[in-house]
Amino acid sequence: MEATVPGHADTHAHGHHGHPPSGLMRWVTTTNHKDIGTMYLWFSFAMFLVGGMMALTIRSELFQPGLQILEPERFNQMTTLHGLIMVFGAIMPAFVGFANWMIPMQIGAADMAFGRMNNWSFWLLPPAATLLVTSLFVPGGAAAAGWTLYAPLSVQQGMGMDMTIFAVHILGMSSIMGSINIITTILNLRAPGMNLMKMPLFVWTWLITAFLIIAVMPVLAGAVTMILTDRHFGTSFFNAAGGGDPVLFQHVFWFFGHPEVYIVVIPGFGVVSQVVSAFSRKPLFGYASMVYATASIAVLSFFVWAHHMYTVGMPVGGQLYFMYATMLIAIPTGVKVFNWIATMWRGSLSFETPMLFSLGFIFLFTMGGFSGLVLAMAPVDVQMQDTYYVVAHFHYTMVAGALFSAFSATYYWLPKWTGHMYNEKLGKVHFWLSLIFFNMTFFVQHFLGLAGMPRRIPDYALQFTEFNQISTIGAFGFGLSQLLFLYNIITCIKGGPKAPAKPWDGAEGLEWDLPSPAPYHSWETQPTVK
Ligand code: CU1
Repeated sequence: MEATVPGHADTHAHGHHGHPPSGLMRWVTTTNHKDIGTMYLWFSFAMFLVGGMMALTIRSELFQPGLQILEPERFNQMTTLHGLIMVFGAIMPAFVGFANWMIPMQIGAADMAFGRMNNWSFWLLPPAATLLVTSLFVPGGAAAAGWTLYAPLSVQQGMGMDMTIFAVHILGMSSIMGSINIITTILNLRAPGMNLMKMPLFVWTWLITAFLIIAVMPVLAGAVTMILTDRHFGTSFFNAAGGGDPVLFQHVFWFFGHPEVYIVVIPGFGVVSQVVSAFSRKPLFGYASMVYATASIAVLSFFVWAHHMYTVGMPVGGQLYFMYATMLIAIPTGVKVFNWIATMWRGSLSFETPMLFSLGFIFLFTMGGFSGLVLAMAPVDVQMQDTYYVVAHFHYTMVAGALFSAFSATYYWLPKWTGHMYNEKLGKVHFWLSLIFFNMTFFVQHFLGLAGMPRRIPDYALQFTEFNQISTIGAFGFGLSQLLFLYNIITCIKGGPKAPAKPWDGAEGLEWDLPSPAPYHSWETQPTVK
């Protein structure tokens, strides 16, 4: 029997409003959370490849000392775009894609709260990405101030910087609207009986993340707008000659930037919590403490921003405050790692690809956390600021953190999305190659940084050669390994073996109990203009 929603009796696929659009128009006009989630995920993967090509260009230049393939200006444009594209084009859209697909199913809602805003949130992304990438081809090229767009350099550069500013504004609009949608969906559309402390961890972590996004994306928008008015409208926010202060930009940027690193990784905490529980065949250990730990991390993330700025000349009292505040975050993070391990303790463990990526996440993200503790110490950071040690540190949190948890989520939910199983053997090969090549790329960068190699410089002293060559070979290995992932996904979608309703034979979450028909077009469930 077909369920009818009161007031929406004429919402069948072939109702009185004509046929739903097909082909390209279906994707352009869709309001269905699964369609939109799918678009987010493919967009994210495309950006992952674009940002990855830029990373490989950077690593190619760094294979040897001296200048080989890039002018210094181009090199800096590559680091800028690689960072912006990976953060705003690849990782954030990937997790908004997972949110679209899974949050309605995990809370028992029919769809996201605002279907059309959801559509718009997605379709803002391709123009923003186009602006970023095509900024390479304008006179002067893309912004070369690094992804942090520090003033005064960003005030002085060519029009590629204006395109970057506009792109950041659009990306901010997209993620703010996405967050409004996620918060409204979670707070209003939960199935009866699902109170907040019964929600799956992925839902909880996204609820917290969405508040972070709404709090800090406007701060970034403000920062780049001030750059824009300094560039074109005669203000001097960051121009010392006009009475401004370039360090002010760093304060505003990092007030956004530090919470942003948690925006990138907190939904991954949710994924790992659910995957570890499913593959341990046990409920998550310490559910409530997990929620409170995540919320504590989010709150603390607003009070530590100047740990990125120990060397700007702040007073020792300021350094001490930001040092201890930063170290405080290790406590809720430790609670989470403890809970994941306690969940596995005496569980009935199995090690399929999603679990492998989650375990890789826990181990490597913890390493990134430890190098973060090292960098948090002001006297140590003075030595490490702007060296490859920092690059190594944040790639352990961004790649082994956010990216590995995104891989874990993809393999975990792929049978739910497609009705098919992926190739498990190939998935495991993808994991092990990714793990080995990731460490080959980034572990050696700790040594480079400790030895004093600066970041964002295309040339280096001879003694850094060997570690750089190891890193570059690792990066190409890592990049090529991702083609296995792409191949596995495509063959799964095109008809891998049929997936059982609960493929993981364990503590799968609520979403696995709900029927998951192929995405239908929900155009006609929306009010239409008469
Ligand atoms: Cu930070």
